[in-house]
Amino acid sequence: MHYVQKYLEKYQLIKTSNNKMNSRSNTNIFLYCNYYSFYSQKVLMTLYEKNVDFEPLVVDITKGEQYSPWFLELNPRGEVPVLKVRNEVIPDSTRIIDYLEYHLDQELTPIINVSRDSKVMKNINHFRDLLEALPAGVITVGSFFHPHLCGTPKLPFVFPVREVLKSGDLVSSKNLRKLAEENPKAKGILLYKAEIQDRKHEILTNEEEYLKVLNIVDAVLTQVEDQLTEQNEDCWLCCDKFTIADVNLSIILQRLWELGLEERFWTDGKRPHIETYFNKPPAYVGAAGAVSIGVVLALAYMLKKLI
Ligand SMILES: N[C@@H](CCC(=O)N[C@@H](CS)C(=O)NCC(=O)O)C(=O)O
Repeated sequence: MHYVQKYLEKYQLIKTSNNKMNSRSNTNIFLYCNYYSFYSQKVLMTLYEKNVDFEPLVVDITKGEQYSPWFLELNPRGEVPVLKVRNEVIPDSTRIIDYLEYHLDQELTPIINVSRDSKVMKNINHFRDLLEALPAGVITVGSFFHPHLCGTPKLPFVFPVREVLKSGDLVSSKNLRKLAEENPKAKGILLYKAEIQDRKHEILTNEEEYLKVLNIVDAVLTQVEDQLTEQNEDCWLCCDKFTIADVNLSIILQRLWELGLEERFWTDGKRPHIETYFNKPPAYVGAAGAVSIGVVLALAYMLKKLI
């Protein structure tokens, strides 16, 4: 049984948690995010896992709200997630997660600094970096240009979302250059982003280049499978605790599954330990519950927009 089904089954429970979350008005921790966004999902999962009292503020990236002047003031790159704690603004999922671990209340459940065993810590950092380096955006949008390389896509990456993202990619760098002219303060960074976008577009639309990216994913998942093979059944990727390496692994597996890439990478005996890991019931840990909240909120948000 896959993630989204499990989340939907728990919808009632999650709805309650969500309502409770929205009724918390005393927090001074805000996350500007979008529930579709890969990098927002990582931060959301970390926040739930660490039990941080925060309020999510949805930025509608499908309508370009990330490029509105108020948001560019917060993050001139025009990207979610962004964390705001009192007057401090922290962009970028990696920086946010480090901030949550090392600068927020030290009493919170650790997700990075979980062990005194140097081998465990080395593995956590290794898998964190390895998984973080995978280009989620290229993998995602490339799958829309080469559907024959993927299996069956699932929500939310079905029509019309995939068409919207695909056509968005075609005009993205042109729009960024226009925005750069309109926003002198963010001009340099937006022009730089446009150049990167052109390069990404070249890679993800070229089948040979896209296959190279999928081969990198394959090599990383081979390392993950080997690591899981060494772990006890009741352990996570690096130890008995759910760590940042697990956040990165769960979110990328979830994304690959949504894109229909599970057959290429792990099902039908290809990587049995990854398959078991992916199918772990979410009730086992708070973090999995957190993803479920994220996914259900994403679905609820999408439905609200469609209706
Ligand atoms: N390095 C950043 C990447 C953030 C990012 O690419 N966010 C995407 C959503 S997953 C975004 O906001 N895209 C909107 C855009 O670039 O226009 C991080 O780790 O937070």
